[in-house]
Amino acid sequence: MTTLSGAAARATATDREIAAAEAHSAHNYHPLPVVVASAEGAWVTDVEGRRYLDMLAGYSALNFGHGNPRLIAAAKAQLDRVTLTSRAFHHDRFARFCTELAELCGMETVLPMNTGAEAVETAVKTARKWGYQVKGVPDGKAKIVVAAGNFHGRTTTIVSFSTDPEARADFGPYTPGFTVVPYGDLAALEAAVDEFTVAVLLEPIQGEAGVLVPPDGYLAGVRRVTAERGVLFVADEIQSGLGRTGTTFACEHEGVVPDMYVLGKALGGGVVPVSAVVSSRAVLGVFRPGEHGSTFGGNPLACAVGLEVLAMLRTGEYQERATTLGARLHAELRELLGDGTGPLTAVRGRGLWAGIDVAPSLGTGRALSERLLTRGLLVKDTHGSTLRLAPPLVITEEDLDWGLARLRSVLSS
Ligand code: IF1
Repeated sequence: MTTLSGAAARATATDREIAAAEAHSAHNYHPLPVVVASAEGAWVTDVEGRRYLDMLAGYSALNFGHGNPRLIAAAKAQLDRVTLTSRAFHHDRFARFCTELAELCGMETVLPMNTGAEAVETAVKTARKWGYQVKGVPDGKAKIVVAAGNFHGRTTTIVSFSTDPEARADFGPYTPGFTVVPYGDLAALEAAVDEFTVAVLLEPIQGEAGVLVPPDGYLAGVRRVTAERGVLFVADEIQSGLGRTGTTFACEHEGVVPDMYVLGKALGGGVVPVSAVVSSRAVLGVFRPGEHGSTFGGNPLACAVGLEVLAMLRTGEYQERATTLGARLHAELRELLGDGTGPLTAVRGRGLWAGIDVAPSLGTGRALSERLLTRGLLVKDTHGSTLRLAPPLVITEEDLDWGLARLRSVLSS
C-alpha cells in the first residue's frame, strides 16, 4: 500500500483555503486554483508566497494597479473623517466628485451608485422616465435597443436582455421592453428603432463577448441614428472606459459623445465600488427626490477615492500608457497569430485590452488559464477558448514582455 508523501498528504494552504471556500459559499464561480494573499502594482502573491502577473486586473477595475499609493492614501485619509452619511444629508466630498466627474465626461449631471449593474439599472430607469416625461412615449411602452452578446450586469432586468443562456436561464419571468439586434449591424439597429424607442444601450467594445471591437464607423452611425430619431445613446463604458483602450472613453476612438455614460469598475480604483450615470441636466433632471437612490451611492469614502481616480485620469498619463503598452501587446499578439493557423485563431482589442481565440487543439480557455497559472500568469478565459488580456495600466514594459513571453511559451508548447 503506497502512502502519500508528507507534502501530498498534508493539504497545502491553498488546498485548505479552497476547500473551506467551497464548503461555505455558493458555487456561482469556478475560480482558478490560486488563493491571493497580497498584491502590489501588477503583481499578486498567493498564500504560499508564489507571485503572479495579473493580466485580468479585476476585469478592468484595477486599471491603476493593486495598492496604488495615491488611492490607498485617499481612502485612508477619508476613513478617519467620515465614511457614510447616506444621501439624507450632504457631505463635503460629494459636490466636488460630481462636478469633476461631469467635467471629465463633458457633461452636466451625475447620479452616483456603487456597482456597474446598479448604474446600468439607473440608466434604464432614466431612459424610460425621460421617454415618458420628455419624449412623450405612452406610459409603459418604452423600448430600449440592445446588442446580442451584451454584458451589462446580473440583475433580473439586465439578464432579461442577455443573449447568454448561462447568464439568463431560470431567472424568468423576464423584464419586457428590450429589443436585441446583432452587435455591429447599424442597419439592424436603425430598423429596430421605432416611435416607442427611448434609448440604445451598447458597450463601445463588448467585453464578456470576447473584447469585440465593432466595425469602424459603427459607433458614429449609432450616434447619427439616435440623434436623428430623438433616442438616447447610452454607452456602457464600465469596462471599456477610464483609460483601458488608450483614451478616457472608448467612444472617443470614433469621436463619438453619447447622451449618457455608464461608468463603474476603475472609477473606484479597485478599492471601493464606485459607479455612476453621467448625462445632461435635461436627461437626469427627470428624477425628483425619492424616485431613485441607494444607501451607499455617492458615499464619502467612494467620493474621496473617486476624486483621486479623476485626478489621475486628468493628466492623460494612464491613457498614454494604455496606448503605448497596448501597441506592444497587440504587436506581439499579431506575431503569435501569424496567418491564424497556429496557436491563435483570432486576436481582437484596443489599447491595453485584448481577446485572443486559442486553437481548440490547444485545449479549452480554462485549461490554458490553468497552465498559464503554473507559469505565473493570471489570465481569465471567457466563453469557449477565448482568453482576455487586460493588465493594470501601471504594468511596466518589462513585466508586460515577461508575461507575453510566458504566454508565447505556453501557446507554443
Ligand atoms: C461577473 C466581464 C462579466 C461589465 C459591463 C456592466 C457590468 C460589467 C460592460 C456590471 C461587469 C464583470 C462582472 C463579473 C465579471 C465581469 C464580466 F465582462 F468584465 F468580463 F461578467 F462579463 N457593464 N463585468 O463588464 O458591473 O455589477 O459587476 O459591477 O459578474 O462575473 P458589476
